Amino acid sequence: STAAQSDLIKLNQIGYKPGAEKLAVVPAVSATTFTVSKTSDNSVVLTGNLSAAQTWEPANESVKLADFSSITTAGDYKLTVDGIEKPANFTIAANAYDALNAGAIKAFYYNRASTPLLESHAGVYKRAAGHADTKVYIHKSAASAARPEGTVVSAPKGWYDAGDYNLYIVNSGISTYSLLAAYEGYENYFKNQNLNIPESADDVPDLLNEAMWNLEWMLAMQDPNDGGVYHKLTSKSFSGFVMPDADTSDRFLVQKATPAALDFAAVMAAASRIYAPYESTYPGVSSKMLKAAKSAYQWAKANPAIYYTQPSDIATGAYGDKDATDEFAWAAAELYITTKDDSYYADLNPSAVTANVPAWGDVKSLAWISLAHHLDSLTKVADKTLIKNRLNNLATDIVAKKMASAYGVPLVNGDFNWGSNSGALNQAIMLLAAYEVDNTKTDYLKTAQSLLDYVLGRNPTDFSYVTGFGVRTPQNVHHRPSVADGIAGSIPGFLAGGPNPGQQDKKDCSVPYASSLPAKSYLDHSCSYASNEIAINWNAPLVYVSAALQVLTP
Ligand code: 9MR
Repeated sequence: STAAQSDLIKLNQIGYKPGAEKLAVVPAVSATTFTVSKTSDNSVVLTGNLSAAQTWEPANESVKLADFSSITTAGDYKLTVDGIEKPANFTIAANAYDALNAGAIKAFYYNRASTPLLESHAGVYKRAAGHADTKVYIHKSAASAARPEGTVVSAPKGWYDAGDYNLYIVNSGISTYSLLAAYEGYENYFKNQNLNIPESADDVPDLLNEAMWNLEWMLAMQDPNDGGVYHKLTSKSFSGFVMPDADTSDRFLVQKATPAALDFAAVMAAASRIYAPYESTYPGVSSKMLKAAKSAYQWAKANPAIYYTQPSDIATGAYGDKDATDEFAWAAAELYITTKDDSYYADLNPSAVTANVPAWGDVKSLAWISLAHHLDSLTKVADKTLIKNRLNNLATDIVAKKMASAYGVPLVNGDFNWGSNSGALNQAIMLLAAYEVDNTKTDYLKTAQSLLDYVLGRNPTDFSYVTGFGVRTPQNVHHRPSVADGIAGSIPGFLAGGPNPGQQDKKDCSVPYASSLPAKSYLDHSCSYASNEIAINWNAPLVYVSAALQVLTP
């Protein structure tokens, strides 16, 4: 129970698979050992040595690590340390991340636009439909001869981006891709999952049904006249904290831009191959997506440097990106993998593409993930050694960061920015892709585990940052439906953005942050859009990493 749980010993509050590396962070008390006992009968199963005390700079804390990986039997346990009043409870289970993974995908369903959520699927979170988006207006920034300002277009469905009700192609790109990439990596896992969403009865895995809700919206964001893609579908300003159906403001399609076209091309190219086996449920969709991908890519080649500039009458999220090099690489990679046309490999020019941790504005490494997933079926031109080396070198650097960290996590001051929790999980995705091309590197898996542990409680705030999943979870995320639904707590399955010393929301919060330290700049209050919002690009890597560790860890 919560009362018995130490808030001083930090560990993964959801639990571990039997074969996982298992670490807890303990304050630097004088004790040199820790004890683990069974919750059921208090029998001691392990007495272990704590590591020497070391300071973790992002939280300015001196801590010791307890390694209890040697416990591999499923069950409920408690970890105690002399000098610390309460034990930390933890669980080891064969299905450690099944519920978390299902919950993290279900969160996308809860964020669907243009549909009512029925009680049979949403339980107490049922709600009326919002934002039909069958009549949205071409904004003057997007006006063309074929579609002048004020032209009415239908672009329904999709997921709300985050705690606001707008939809942005750039962020939809990496988010939808991360879900599809999880599917390509761990297909059988998702084939056996039932999320109780409206499409659960069909022959398509629920994850792909859920992703289709957004893909259909994305398809409507392409101008059929020229292949260009609108940057966003938005109201002029953010709505108040009302339920979706109460926000009836006019909605606009704003400016076509190069990054949007390329993110769209990449996602559609990937989706085209992934949905190809599901023609009977989605007739024609695979070829339609490939055509859409190719025309968006052609548009981007003809318009290689059109960057989004926020119009003066639009105040919602910008997702401005002034560099399309990474989007060009990613789109070329996906088109190459899907079509096996070597000219796209030439466009990709892999020797000029580096590997790093992806984010909405830097997507080149999504190419390395897909290339890793398809390593065995690439055409002869592909330099497999280069692909492996890119992933291996990045993963080696991330492991070194973990080994040097007092918390045992590859996170340093510079990693704490807006959406830092997604940065942690995107590091894990890159480690998992590297592990995929070389499964002798168990350090990659262990380091990915540490990053999931971090998000689920092995962090200085003692929060498991996923709503409804853990002992101490965010209760007041910046998410309009969670605030306006009148139900205590937050809608479950959403990953909060996490610590962000930028604290850009301070001026809008009546409550202060408890700390200005990088890893402690977190405020569980709905005012805190800079540390406690939710977003589709933060949930998607949670889906990926929780599935991967569920599948890969013995
Ligand atoms: O995730 C985005 C972050 O990288 C930016 O620093 C921040 C400010 O521009 O915006 C974040 O994205 C927000 C978007 O603009 C609007 N919907 C909510 C998103 C999450 O906060």
